[in-house]
Amino acid sequence: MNKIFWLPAKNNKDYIWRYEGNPLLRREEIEGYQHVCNSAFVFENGVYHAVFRMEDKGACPHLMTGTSKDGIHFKIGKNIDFRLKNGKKFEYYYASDPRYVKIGNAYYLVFCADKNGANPSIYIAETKDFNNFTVLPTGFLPYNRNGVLFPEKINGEYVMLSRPSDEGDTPFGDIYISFSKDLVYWGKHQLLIKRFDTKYNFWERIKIGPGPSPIKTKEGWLVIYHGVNGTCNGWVYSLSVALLDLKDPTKVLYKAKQYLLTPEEIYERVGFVNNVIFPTAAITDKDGHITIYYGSADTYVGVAFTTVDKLLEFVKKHN
Ligand code: BMA
Repeated sequence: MNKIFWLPAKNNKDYIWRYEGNPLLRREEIEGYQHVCNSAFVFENGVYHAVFRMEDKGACPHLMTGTSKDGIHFKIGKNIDFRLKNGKKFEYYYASDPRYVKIGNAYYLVFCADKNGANPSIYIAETKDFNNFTVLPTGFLPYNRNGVLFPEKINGEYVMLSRPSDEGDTPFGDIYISFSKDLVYWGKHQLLIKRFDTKYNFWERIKIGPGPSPIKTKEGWLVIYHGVNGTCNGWVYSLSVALLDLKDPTKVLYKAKQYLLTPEEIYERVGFVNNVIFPTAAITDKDGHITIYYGSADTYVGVAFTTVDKLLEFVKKHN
């Protein structure tokens, strides 16, 4: 099957709609692991390749491969043995929240890893076969999570979105943009999207962070991102969109004032961390279909569908 897994809406008015078979991977199905959530997905030659964020019963997040023919049923592979360019093992304390991106003919996995329990940073690993991963030297200072690469160079440079953080669960956060000529040395860092900028968009009052790799459209780069609200019962992670200028992605053209998807289903509201929708992958096709994979309550993987046209309409209407 070379078509992506995507289903049409039952109600034409919807901007986004969930897969009725959610959640895809239930922790009960995976022996020895308690959670599988924020994960990376790509679709290449009729096969879905995934990198799952798994948590073992020591509650330590690490990354495992997986494959699927239909984008729904995944065979879990192995714990990734990340290597450095010199062949030595890439040592880390935990690794989490991976995102896949294809740039030219190369595949990269961008993920957060922590070397000693207090230094989360962004790492980039290259893979040719979705099994062996070579980690590049990180060009980011510690205290940053949620690195997301654009799927092509812009004006001759790689472009990264990220969310500078602290060493723990981070009660703040905005989206920054950075540039690099070689994926190692990063610079020209600047604030791109500020949380709670209108004092009206409470849904993203505490922090925001980039989700999947931005999607190229005729009207600009669609950025699907997560935003966090604070409540008496803790934080609530929702999803929404912004649109960046195609040639100059430091320009934000539109940003939605309201969320597009918020925890409503039981598998989003109840889990290891309640009320979390954490988007990490968007699979697209030439017809403008979009299938979003998201971590759900830090416990499951959920899927939602939309289209390029729907997201453009939403972001403009709610700007
Ligand atoms: C964020 C990240 C995510 C997680 C979310 C909700 O800060 O660490 O991995 O899904 O918190 O717990």
